[in-house]
Amino acid sequence: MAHERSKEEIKEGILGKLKRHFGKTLEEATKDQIYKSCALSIRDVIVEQWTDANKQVLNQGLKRLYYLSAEFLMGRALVNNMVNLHLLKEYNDVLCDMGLKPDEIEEQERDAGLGNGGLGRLAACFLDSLSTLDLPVTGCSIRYEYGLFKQRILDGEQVEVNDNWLEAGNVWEIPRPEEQVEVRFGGEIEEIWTETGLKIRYKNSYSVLAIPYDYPVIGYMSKMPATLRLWSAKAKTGLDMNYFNRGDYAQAMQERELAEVISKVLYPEDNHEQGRQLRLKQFYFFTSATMQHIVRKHKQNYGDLHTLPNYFTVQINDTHPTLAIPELLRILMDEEGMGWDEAMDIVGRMFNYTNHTVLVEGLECWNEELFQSLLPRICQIIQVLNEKFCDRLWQAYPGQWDKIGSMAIVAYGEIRMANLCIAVCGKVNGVSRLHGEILKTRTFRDFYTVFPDKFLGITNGVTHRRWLAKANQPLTELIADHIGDGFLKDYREMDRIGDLLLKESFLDDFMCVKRKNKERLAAHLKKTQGIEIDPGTVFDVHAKRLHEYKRQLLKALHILHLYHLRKTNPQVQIEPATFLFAAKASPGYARAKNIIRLILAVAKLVNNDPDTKDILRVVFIENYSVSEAEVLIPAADISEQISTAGFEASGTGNMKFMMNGAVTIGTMDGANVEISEEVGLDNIFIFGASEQDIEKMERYGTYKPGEYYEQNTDLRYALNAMIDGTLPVASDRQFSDLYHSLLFGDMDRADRYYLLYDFAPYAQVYETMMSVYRNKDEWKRMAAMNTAKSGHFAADRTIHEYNDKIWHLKEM
Ligand code: 26Q
Repeated sequence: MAHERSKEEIKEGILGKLKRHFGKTLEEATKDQIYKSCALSIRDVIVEQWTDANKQVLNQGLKRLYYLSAEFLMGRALVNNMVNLHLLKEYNDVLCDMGLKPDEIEEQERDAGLGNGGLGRLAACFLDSLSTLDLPVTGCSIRYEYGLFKQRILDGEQVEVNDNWLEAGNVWEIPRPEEQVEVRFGGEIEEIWTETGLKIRYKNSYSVLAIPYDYPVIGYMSKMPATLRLWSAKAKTGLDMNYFNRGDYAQAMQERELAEVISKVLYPEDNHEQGRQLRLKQFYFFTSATMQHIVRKHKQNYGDLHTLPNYFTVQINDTHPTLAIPELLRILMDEEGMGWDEAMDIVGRMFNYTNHTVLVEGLECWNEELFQSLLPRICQIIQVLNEKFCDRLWQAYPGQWDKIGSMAIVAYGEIRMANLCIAVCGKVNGVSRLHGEILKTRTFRDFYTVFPDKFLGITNGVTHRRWLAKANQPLTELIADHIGDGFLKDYREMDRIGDLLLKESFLDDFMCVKRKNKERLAAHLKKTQGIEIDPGTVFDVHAKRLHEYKRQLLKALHILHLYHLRKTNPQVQIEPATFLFAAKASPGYARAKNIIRLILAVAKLVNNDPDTKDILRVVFIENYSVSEAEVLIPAADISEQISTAGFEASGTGNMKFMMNGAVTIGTMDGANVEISEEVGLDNIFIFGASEQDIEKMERYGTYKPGEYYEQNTDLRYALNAMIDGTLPVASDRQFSDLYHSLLFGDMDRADRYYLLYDFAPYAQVYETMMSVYRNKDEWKRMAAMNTAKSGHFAADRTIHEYNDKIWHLKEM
């Protein structure tokens, strides 16, 4: 709801917080204290609504969504909350009146970097939309003490620095120690038959406390703030006084640390599974705590557990929270005394699963022995689920053991989380139309044959409050001047921007805003990294996690090609360009880290050569994160979305760039397909192999990258430049691994991601794109068209679809 608050009230609010929380006057306060006072004064407004709304959800008996996710990449909250409460201008004015710079106050807040990339940021956008649409939701995850590492570039490579984001305190969270639960690990189980049925007893198991911390998340003009509940691990007994009294302090401390390490750090692997025990502990820890909380709350409020599915629905964000399923079965049977069928009837109506990955190595599997020793009872329950599921499969595929083996939940010493989800969940969805189809026809084909009604695709979306109103205030104001600001609540109104595309003055203003945002980025880079860039050049941006399939390497090869073109022919016309890369590589992903080295080496070469330094500039932006993205994306002219077709489930950066008036150069992959449909093929630059082309080459093994190397001299030059001493690196062998992987391959799979195949089409389309860019009239219309057509990629549209097809929540 709108919050009419006079500037006087706002000022009093801030000063009051300074005085009561920090014992400071404005003159004495540090910037950090001022930030916290602002945040606390805003928090008061939100918390009041939050408590009221939660009471109403109970009174009206509304169903609540539990969105379970190992990641929530929230970024900063302060300014986003001001935007959503419609108080941004008022707060900015007050801060300025107080002689402060709003930007400096904002920058005091640490990003909540509790996620790796797309999946985590999607969860954060969803909370904003659910709240905006007044749908009751609690997001549940882990209160990682260390978020995703901070990235520094030192001596031409990535260096990871830990992200102790809570060190200066967190004003948004509210600890709820009274709602703590215990989570049990390890030991052996004993089954004891008593007159009231089977009882499970544990020997030698140990428990860890889960303490919830709640954050209110307020959507735009919303009545119903969302809750983000993060669980923190704590040792059950403070110090073990037995050890302590015997003088064994080390042992006493060690027990504590072992428990608390569970919520210590976010694993930095994305789209890649490594079966580590601690990660399994993390997943069970937060899902068990959440399920215990749901059952407890339901019993308190309604008594009868059979009505659980009427009041709760659970979305599993990728397979990481899958253990919520067997955990709820365990609670209903072992603690609430239900039989299998009775418990299964409840559980079978409560869960749905979203898949985010096409990569087979991305599907989560656990070693059965490891699992058994850490979670013996859950393992037992999964075995039963598996037996029943295999019986069901036998009906569909009698005698086809291979097929049943591949679809089983447990087989060959492995527990497969995706299979468990498909077996139990009501709906299984992909995250774009193409991805939804790939799930049906490839990844989960055999399941689709048996359960055709389970599968669907729901295309991702991003919140235009954060990615437009917060990140790009000048553009938001420009749009609001013409069509009002209703589009922030109702994304369909964005279509009305379409009417403005015929107005030259609007298009010129649009490009003025773009220029301003490019200047803002230039100033930001100067300040944070000491790098100078020219806002008069085209800003061509490739920003996302570093992954071979996302093909940062293809872009680097293309820049080497442009470099060569200019060196060999000074007359050639090349549009002055700044190539901006931003990407974190998982610390254990050696090849990804080497690609970063390569980009930095290309930057050094191109930026320092007198023949090219004025027309080609390559910049690697450190520490890509939500806050960096907010400065970078509004400044982009070109959005690079060049993954190998069939590999990017959806992409969401593509949508954020589009919304901010960048033109996409991309493959027909993930949501790019739908972006191209929305803007039309005239307003996007599509190139390269289609998903079917790739599929065919994969199936018949016909792809021979060497042939492209032989036939294309430009490509040959770019590839050779990696290893022939062209690049300024200490060792000629630095990039031989990359070179080798493209031409000869690891384990016989040369160029797994078809870079050489797509190189020539990419270079060609790039050239076409630059000739359009030179024609300013054509370009400005194209750029504005992208913003105008971005309504479809609003997270509000996505949430409506989830709600219609899966959750069926009622708004408060
Ligand atoms: C799982 C088990 C063990 C270790 C790591 C993981 C793990 C962690 C993170 C697996 C996957 C992820 C993250 C995946 C991800 O971000 N996928 C992206 O999701 C976006 C939102 O749907 C899509 O837009 C992207 O296409 C997809 O890559």
